[in-house]
Amino acid sequence: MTVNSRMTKRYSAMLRRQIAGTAGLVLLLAGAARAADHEIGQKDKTFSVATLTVKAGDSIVFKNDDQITHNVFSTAKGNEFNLRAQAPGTSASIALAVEGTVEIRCAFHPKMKLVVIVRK
Ligand SMILES: [Cu+2]
Repeated sequence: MTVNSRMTKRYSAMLRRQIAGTAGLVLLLAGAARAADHEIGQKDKTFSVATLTVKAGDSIVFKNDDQITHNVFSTAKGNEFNLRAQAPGTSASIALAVEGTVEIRCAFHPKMKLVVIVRK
């Protein structure tokens, strides 16, 4: 074996270790991000929970488990959003950035109500 090929071998082993390390870090970050997510279903014109506490910046996924269209929205100051018409079976993600109490409603079904407490 020449010096050159030994060095190439050692270098490629080093490279493999580095790639493995980077992949591990990415998986760890993805896992941490997923742990902060909250999923709220919409079934029989009702949110799957009536109240939810999240940390500011957490993402909330709204999943329409009904056979009808919903339109989830909030007009809470700093936490405004409007998912518009959301077809059955689809999901949409939002994040609430500002601390406080956020009332979430459906534009099509006035009885649908969810209160989210956003903490630091
Ligand atoms: Cu609705």
